[in-house]
Amino acid sequence: MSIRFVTAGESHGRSVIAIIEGIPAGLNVNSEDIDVELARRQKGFGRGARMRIETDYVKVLSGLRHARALGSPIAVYIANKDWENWTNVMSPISVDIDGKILTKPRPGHADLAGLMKYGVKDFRDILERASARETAARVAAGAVCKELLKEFGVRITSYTVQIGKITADLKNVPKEKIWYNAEMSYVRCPDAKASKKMIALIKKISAKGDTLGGKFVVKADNVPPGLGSHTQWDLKLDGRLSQSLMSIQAIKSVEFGLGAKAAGVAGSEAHDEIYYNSKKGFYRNTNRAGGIEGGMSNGEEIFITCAMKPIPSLAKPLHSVDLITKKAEKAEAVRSDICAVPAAGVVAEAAVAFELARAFKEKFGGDSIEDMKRSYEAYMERVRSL
Ligand code: EPS
Repeated sequence: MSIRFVTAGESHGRSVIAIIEGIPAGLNVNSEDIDVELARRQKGFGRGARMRIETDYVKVLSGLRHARALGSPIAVYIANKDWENWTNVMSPISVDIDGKILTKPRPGHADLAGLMKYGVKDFRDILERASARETAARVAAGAVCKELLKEFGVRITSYTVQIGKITADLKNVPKEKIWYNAEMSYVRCPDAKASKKMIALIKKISAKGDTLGGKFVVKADNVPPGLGSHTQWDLKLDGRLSQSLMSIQAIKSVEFGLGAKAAGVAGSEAHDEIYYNSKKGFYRNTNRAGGIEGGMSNGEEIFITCAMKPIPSLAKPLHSVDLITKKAEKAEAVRSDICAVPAAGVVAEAAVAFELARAFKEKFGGDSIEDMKRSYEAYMERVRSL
């Protein structure tokens, strides 16, 4: 069986949950390791008041015994502390909410499209599930996948490279300091100067009642060649990673390596020439492909850049129309974040971890982690002997 997961839960409901299937038996999984990832997702300058209410951690409901996977579905529960303040509005049983419904959809949010599609009158029915609160559950699922990948030496990290018009300059940041610097920065940006400017910009935009997007890098080291496949459209690893990443709330583009810039350069500047020596085997001196060729990992670092649009909940709302009166109105102003790019990087790590873990399981099989490792070792031995 492949690896798959689903999430459930509304932003202001009782909880968000994730169920992850296909994790091989015997894998060590500590719930604290999942909690570390949840805490990383909650940080970042630009988050709103909600993050001061929540302290996310998982209650493991099934699938683990003595910190080891059983091979059965792993179900995790993350409480919404804010639920206490929403028990009436979000009650699963019918209660009177004094006719308080949301009728002025926010441009850029799921409000209007969801309302048209599902035939509801109150777009809270849509926004509660469209909310990026759901990404807490994805990060929990991704954290379990990260534990699986760690067994094979795969490491997934991310960092912010742009917020609004401020871009990071990483030319002078040593490669080995990028991750550390990012984790130490309030905006998860490895360039300290740019970090300061980004924070100042978020403050400025917040004072104007506006919001910001940006870009982040997510990468995976030590990925073996041959994950994904060129043989069918839906098996291609870059396609699968893109689906997973584009499905993160507010993500607008996903680029591998050189990405869209490849469209503007000659072939000689777009590809990674192939070399060989007996020590390294086949190797490249560049990684313009971002670690994927022909829909398969090629053994180089997987390097992805994602762009996130500004959050559509503005304190100074945009033009909209009241769904009942049809009169011009300002969109609903609801509490929200100003900039969630730092958190989105952490969510993207989870998305990449899930897709890579799934591709690993497909390539190496194994109901138990020991079987999977044996198959991996045999394959790597063959690849190394080429
Ligand atoms: C979100 C709106 C805000 C964010 C939320 C996503 O929540 P609230 O409406 O309660 O202020 O803080 O993000 C989270 C709760 C989270 O855990 O990331 C939205 O509309 O997407």
